[in-house]
Amino acid sequence: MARESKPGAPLARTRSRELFARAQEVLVGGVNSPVRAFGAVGGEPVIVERGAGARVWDADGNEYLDYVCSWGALILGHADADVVRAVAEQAARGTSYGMTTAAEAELAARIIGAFPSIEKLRLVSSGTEATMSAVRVARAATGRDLILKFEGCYHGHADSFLSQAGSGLATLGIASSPGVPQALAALTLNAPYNDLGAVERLFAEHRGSIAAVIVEPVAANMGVVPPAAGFLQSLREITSRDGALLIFDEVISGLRLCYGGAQTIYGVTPDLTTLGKIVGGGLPLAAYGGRRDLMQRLAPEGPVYQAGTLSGNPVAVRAGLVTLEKLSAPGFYEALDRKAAKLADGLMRAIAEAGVAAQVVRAASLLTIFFADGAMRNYADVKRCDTARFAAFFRAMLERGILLPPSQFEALFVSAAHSDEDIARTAAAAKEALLSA
Ligand code: KE4
Repeated sequence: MARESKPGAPLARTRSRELFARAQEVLVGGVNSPVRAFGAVGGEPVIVERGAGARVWDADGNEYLDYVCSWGALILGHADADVVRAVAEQAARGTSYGMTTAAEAELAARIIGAFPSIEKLRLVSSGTEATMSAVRVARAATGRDLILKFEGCYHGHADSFLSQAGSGLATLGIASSPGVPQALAALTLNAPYNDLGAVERLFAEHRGSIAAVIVEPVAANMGVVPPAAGFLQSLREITSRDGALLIFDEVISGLRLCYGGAQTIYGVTPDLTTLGKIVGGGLPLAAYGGRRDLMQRLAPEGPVYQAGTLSGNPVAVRAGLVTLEKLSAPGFYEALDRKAAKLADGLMRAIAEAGVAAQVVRAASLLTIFFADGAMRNYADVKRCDTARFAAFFRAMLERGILLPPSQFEALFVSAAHSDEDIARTAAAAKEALLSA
């Protein structure tokens, strides 16, 4: 039973409430990833029963226009017919073999075709696996222990990345996670995003000791914060000069900003790249890769160890292959970005008409509505946002059948399945929500 929400009317949530109560008995917080508990926005979490195109339906049949899109993975939208067919066909031939398949090499070749900096790669099952493995390769290749990341960036939940991180840690206000040994945490340096002075100072202080800089080339885990002019180019120069490696964490930006990711747009060649989300077409698949001389250090060619039972999973690989095939079609990104630009314009008009201290920052089909004025250049800037105002806006949009990411420190994802009417409806709902919230 599909039931489109009446603008502003309280949604029927009985069944969802029951299901979440059940989930809370057996799953920590009732969720398998913290942000899904809606802790930062209040109200009861949405319990999704199905998705199709740009929409999801909850357990009570309420329909939502979805801007979470599985946190960016579903650039084609939910249940894309070609992806579903490919997944079903593969599943009927077996879901996992624990042996190499031809399709894995085909997907790797496609990824290499999209990202010229990647000469060789390894498929894994999550972005976290990709980033933690890339850092291991960097430490092995340089013989150095320190890594430098940026406040507000999120690279998954491996121990080395959980200080001053974005995404769920920013959402929950967790500066650093218990359970990470101090000796390990001390090996991670943090600098403000877009602050080259801080980077230079850390390299001067730790000359010859930093294995790698890992960066979201367009930050999206503190909300969308693009790199300042020259920031990425300078990171390339500074790391090369010191003999450190540059890792682009393109788990969000890769295949999202364009077919070749941020490195193609900004013309900066990292030593290693990590990919996730879109590359698996919504199934558990991620990848890391880069210079051949670095990747060849991995077992079985070299001694750096990394492995995975479901790495290169055939079903996920098929979903990834179909997705990349569709993304490489001429005009795909131009059409997607046009829609995202329309959405951003509509949201900015709504903010102006409502007279609210808020702004929209967009990078291609990624965008964030920041509830603060002034430049959003780094984590300190975005933490000025009125998160209570964001939460009220989130709930007002939800009542209008628009599901935004439940955190000020995340990004909205526009998919190819969002229609012009969906975009117009979202902007209209935003105007009402801003006036009501
Ligand atoms: P996963 O382990 O969640 O597949 O990927 C970790 C990761 C690595 N790098 C970047 C740039 C990422 O954005 C992520 C994961 N993104 C978050 C959303 N901002 C995942 C959503 C969640 O944690 O529930």
